[in-house]
Amino acid sequence: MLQKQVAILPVPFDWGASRRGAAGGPQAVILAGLEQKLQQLGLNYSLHREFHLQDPPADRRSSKRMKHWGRVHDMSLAVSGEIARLVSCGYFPLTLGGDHSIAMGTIAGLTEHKQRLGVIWIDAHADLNTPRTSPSGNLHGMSLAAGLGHGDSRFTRLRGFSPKLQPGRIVLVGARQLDEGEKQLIRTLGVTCFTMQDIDRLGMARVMEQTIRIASNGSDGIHVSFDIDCIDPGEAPGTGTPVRGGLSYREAHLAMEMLAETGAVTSADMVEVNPLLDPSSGTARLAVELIGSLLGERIL
Ligand code: 6HN
Ligand code: MN
Ligand code: MN
Ligand code: MN
Repeated sequence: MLQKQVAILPVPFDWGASRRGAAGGPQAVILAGLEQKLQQLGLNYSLHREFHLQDPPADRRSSKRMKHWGRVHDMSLAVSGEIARLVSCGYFPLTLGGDHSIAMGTIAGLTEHKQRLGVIWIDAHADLNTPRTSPSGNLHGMSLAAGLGHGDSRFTRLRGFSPKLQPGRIVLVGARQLDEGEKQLIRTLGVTCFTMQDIDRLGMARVMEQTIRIASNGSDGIHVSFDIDCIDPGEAPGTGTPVRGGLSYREAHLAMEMLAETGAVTSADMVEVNPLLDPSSGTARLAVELIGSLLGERIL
């Protein structure tokens, strides 16, 4: 069971994506019962309600290859500062997105204290684009690349250092929609990528055993960045970039349960829950259940 106190950091931000709505993700996940779940598990936690993002209406810093980069930059700085502070106080930061660009902030804050951080990126996508390779210009598709030192220096050098991550400790799980530049970067950097095909062939249990071994090798913590679009859209429709052929309910839970058993996970993001796209809020409830499994909920 998790010893540390969980600090829930809601980041209601969606300027990194082309569809609005993920900014409502934190509130949807909280309303779906996140606090009750943590209480049930007997965990100590605090909810950072006071964390606000300023959203200046006149921020026009944007370009075709990096849409709304001004807003994403300011959010990343604010989030990274808060995450760095939480880590130095010994918390387990649980960041609720928001679109996946918020991970630029979490990674920058975490790696200020953990220089050998393992990252498990559970996602239909790789988020390994750069402004050069991105087909959309959306920064949520560039967050992992930025952590690895690839992309615009305003993002790769957040908090003044780059690269923040080592490719040998990064594992992607659930990928099924990769852009050409991302495929190249995976190969040239030697990042491990377990695609949906690998999961079909090996099974989730073997994939997660290998994932955990790679991400924890010589690392000083494991960060789980969970993009809800990793799950099949039939199960999790409330997300902005759904892709067919995703993880089943049980595959996703097994991954979280196995991660919990390691006791090595030190932080997590839950991102891309978009309540506008799922009025039934089943997607937010699923996010709560998955967080429960990651934090140690057991069937028996
Ligand atoms: N996400 N690869 C596509 C892009 O626009 O770069 C999709 C990115 C999706 C990002 O889901 O976090
Ligand atoms: Mn700025
Ligand atoms: Mn993502
Ligand atoms: Mn995704």
